[in-house]
Amino acid sequence: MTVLDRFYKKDRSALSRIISFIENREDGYLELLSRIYNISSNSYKIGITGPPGSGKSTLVDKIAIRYLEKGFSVGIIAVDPTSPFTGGALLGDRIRMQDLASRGEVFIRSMATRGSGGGLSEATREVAIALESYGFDIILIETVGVGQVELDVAGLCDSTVVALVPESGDSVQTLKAGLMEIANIFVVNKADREGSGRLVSELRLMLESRGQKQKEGWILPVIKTEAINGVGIDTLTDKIIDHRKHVENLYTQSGYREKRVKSELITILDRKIRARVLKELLEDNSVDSYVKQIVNGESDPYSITEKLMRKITI
Ligand SMILES: Nc1nc2c(ncn2[C@@H]2O[C@H](COP(=O)(O)OP(=O)(O)OP(=O)(O)O)[C@@H](O)[C@H]2O)c(=O)[nH]1
Ligand SMILES: [Mg+2]
Repeated sequence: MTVLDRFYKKDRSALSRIISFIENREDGYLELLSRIYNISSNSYKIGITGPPGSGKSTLVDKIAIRYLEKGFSVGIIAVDPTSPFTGGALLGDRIRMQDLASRGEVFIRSMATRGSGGGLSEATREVAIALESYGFDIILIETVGVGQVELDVAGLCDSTVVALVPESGDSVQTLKAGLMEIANIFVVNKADREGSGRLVSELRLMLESRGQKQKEGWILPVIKTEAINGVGIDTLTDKIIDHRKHVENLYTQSGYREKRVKSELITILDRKIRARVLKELLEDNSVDSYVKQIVNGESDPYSITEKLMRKITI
């Protein structure tokens, strides 16, 4: 039996093998991706993002357990460059999770050691494709921060939860617009800390003042949680389920699926074209001589760019 056969028979080690194969860009990985890509997968992808230490891993664990208890299988991708996935997980939860894992319902993959920037979100997208194809009901993806990776990952998720903490209260005004745009649900975690009520009000006020309270007919909720003690997790999970219904409704509208697929296709194409063109243009280390010309005042980045652009044949 090939690895792919075993993968389709829900063999864990085959899944791990396939993910490594994709992550390491082994020969034939694109062909593999196109074979396992499944447009009609029923997986639901939930992104959990927010500043470092806001409790994302703890939230992911608790949400995963809720779904597992409801009988769903759960795949978890932790895109966490700073700390291994064990981050804030309660030992008890982790043991419980291991217990569930041994029954084959949960799978955790940390992307901690992967590259950065575009490479990381690309790898995340591809690993998500493997988990979808394998057939997980729910895929939870944890990302940290507010950079391009988070925006990209949010683009591939069906629901995005943005977790903030009272300590970040004074930064509400400066919240990156991008973070506001990707959120479908706001969580104010560490509700046991002072200032959480104020943060909730500030967030609500800001959403109203920016006219962003509602998006595609969905009212952006702000939910208080105390992830570490499991408080508010039921409300959060229910909200995610509500949002899923909302999204599924959108999918029935004509053109919605096409819009998502178009954006996915363009993202993939964009990466590939950029990588290929850059490789071709800079292949002969000519970049160093251009840099010298600029440094010596003989040229400038714009003239060099123009010159290089003329080399592109397509
Ligand atoms: N007081 C309090 N602490 C919490 C709560 N939720 C999580 N924590 C703690 O906050 C710390 C960070 O939690 P994590 O779940 O690792 O946070 P994270 O956002 O995944 O962190 P990074 O992945 O490192 O960005 C841990 O020590 C948790 O135990 C909460 O509701 N209240
Ligand atoms: Mg974490």
